Amino acid sequence: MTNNGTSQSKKDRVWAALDQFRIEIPSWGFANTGTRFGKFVQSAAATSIEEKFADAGEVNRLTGASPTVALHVLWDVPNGTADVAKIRALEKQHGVKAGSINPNLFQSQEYKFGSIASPSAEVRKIALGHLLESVEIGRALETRDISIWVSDGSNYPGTQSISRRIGWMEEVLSAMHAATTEGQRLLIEYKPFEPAFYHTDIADWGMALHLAQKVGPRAKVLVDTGHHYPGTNIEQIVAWLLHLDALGGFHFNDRKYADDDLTIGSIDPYQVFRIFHEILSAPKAATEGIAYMIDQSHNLKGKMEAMVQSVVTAQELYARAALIDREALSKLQDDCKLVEAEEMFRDAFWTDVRPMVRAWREARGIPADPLQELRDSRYVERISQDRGQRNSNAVSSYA
Ligand code: RM4
Ligand code: MN
Ligand code: MN
Repeated sequence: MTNNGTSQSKKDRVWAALDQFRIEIPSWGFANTGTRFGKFVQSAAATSIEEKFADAGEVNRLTGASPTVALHVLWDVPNGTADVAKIRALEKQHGVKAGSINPNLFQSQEYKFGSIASPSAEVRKIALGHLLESVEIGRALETRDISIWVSDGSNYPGTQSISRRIGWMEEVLSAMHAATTEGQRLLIEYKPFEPAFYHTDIADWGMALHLAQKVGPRAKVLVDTGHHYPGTNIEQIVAWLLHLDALGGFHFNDRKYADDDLTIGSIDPYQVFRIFHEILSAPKAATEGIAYMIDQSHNLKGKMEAMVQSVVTAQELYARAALIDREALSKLQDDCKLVEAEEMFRDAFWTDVRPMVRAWREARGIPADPLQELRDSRYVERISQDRGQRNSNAVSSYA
């Protein structure tokens, strides 16, 4: 095959990958956030569900790749199913749909010593009630995933029973699973530390996997890329979860030190590429249900700009991973042609796919340069004006 032929097939691979790649954006990525030290409000930040939907709709208009928005129940659906009609109307108005439903088991005062792993049966009951309500909300909005992250844990050795808390979590999550119906899934997210600093009840993928397998077939594991110790081989975890048919989805973000919630690929794009490679290497049936989601918190960068960057970066890294000729790579691996295999892998990573992605966007009627289009549209200036006054008075919360 000529050079032309090769680049033609590269183009086909990239376009096919982009045609089916979608990534969910989080409502909280548009809201004012901060560190535990200081919070700097942004005049363009969204403070209501209406504004979050407007922003998400704009990101989807610019990228064509983010048709759903993740909702946090406490921040976005505070009245439970009574809010469903309003959200339905916002979906229509802004052309984006509600995506994963995120119960909030970490902000109410009763969860001081845990939620689903609390030693208090009373508190566990409250937590289960919230989870059941989240299942209801998901069903009413016809979304698939209820995505659970719990902050449960303890700060000092001996202060809690690590082992008894396992049983309590099993009980609550089993009861929640029993309430799900066909088409719903329960995603269990793990995180090694923070806010708990001695033990976290669902600290790693082994614990999340156990809970998922224990509670039922609709439960899967959610991998948040920021929730690992430095140096962890995340793509290996992904390969194992795929093998076990237990990979529910991702929360993408990047980090340098802890759960930094930085823009995807901003510190280590090679990590994301390697994850996508494992996914694209797996049988299609095993990967079809994977929920790709962004879970980021943009403290200083503009929320809209950061979200567009995130979607675009995810597309670019997915496209780069799609470049690998996996059949040829397998052959090199089997023959233990180490350098040739590595070079093939590296070559895909180092390919600048941006011109191909641009051409794909043009062909699909999507702005060729979403970030530039955002600037040209002056959307951020408009919302800054509309929201500035309110934001300057805002006592910012996580949401
Ligand atoms: C956690 C975790 C959850 C997210 C919260 C806000 O660290 O990543 O997914 O919902 O933060
Ligand atoms: Mn997360
Ligand atoms: Mn996190």
